[in-house]
Amino acid sequence: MVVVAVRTKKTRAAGIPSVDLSLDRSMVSELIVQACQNYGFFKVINHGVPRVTISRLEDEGVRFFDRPARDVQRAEPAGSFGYGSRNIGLNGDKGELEYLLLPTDPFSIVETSKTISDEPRNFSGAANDYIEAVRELASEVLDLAAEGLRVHDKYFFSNLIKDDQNDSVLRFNHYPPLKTSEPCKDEEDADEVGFGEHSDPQILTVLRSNDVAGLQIALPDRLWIPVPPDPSQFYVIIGDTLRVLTNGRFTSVRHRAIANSSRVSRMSIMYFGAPPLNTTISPLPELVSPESPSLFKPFTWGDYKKAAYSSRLGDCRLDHFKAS
Ligand code: GA4
Repeated sequence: MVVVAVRTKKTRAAGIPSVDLSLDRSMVSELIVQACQNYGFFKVINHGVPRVTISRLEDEGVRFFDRPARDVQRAEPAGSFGYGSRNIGLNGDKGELEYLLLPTDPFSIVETSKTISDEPRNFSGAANDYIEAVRELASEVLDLAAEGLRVHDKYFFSNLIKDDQNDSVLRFNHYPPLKTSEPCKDEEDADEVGFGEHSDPQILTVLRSNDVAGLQIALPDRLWIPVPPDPSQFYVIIGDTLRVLTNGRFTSVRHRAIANSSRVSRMSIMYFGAPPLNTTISPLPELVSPESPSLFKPFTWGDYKKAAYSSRLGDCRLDHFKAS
């Protein structure tokens, strides 16, 4: 079958919220709350992550996906981490990409690097510096969100991803150009999937990509907006866990990547901030009231992760955890 990727019919260009972290703190926290409520997604500028920290990891990622197939397949430590191609999760989801999924604790990064690079110290140095920098950025965003929501303990959210036992992961997605020449006759065939529609299960995701487009987010009315790539900035994606902690005040945005129809590869790097497995997730008491009763039953992050891995990518997993 010959296919080309086209934009899906139901898309429209619209402004993606942008938050400048160098502005007045109370204004920034207000903007973050607005963006998390209305979109579950925003761009962060003046983020404070050094350019060299970004470019070193980007270069390592490019080097990794350039390796011969037998070498990239070696990057497969125990468990669900490591290199993958086309298969997403455990239940038959497919996408036109290859990826590398890594734990974020420094010791595991050092160990894993031995199967990822011929110069493992370069890889582990770049990855550990990047993880530390984006965790700081994620923590700052969470503190600002907590301030904007008037949460009593403003460090409550950030402490979850800073905990020594946190379950955060780092992911590289590599979308090679589709090998196509002719346009296809049937437009339905043309919707090749890069990474299918889903919401992220974790607290929040910090994403950056190279200059190649592909990411789209869904608005509440299910119109899809293309996200313009911006290699020097980050995007924040609110995950299901923060949606529950905020009793649904924040939305966990559904997003997807269309297959890469450009001539060059698209590569994105995501940090998924997650709490320790045994953390109980339930709406914060200050966000629950007789007018706003709790929307969710309590569960642990471990329970939710298990539910995620036994579901299909596009499933609405939170439906199983709604209060009756
Ligand atoms: C989506 C967010 C992260 O990329 C991820 C993904 C995970 C995987 O690719 O292994 C999942 C997906 C993600 C959600 C549902 C389950 C699990 C694939 C899948 C079908 C690493 C994650 O934590 O959840």
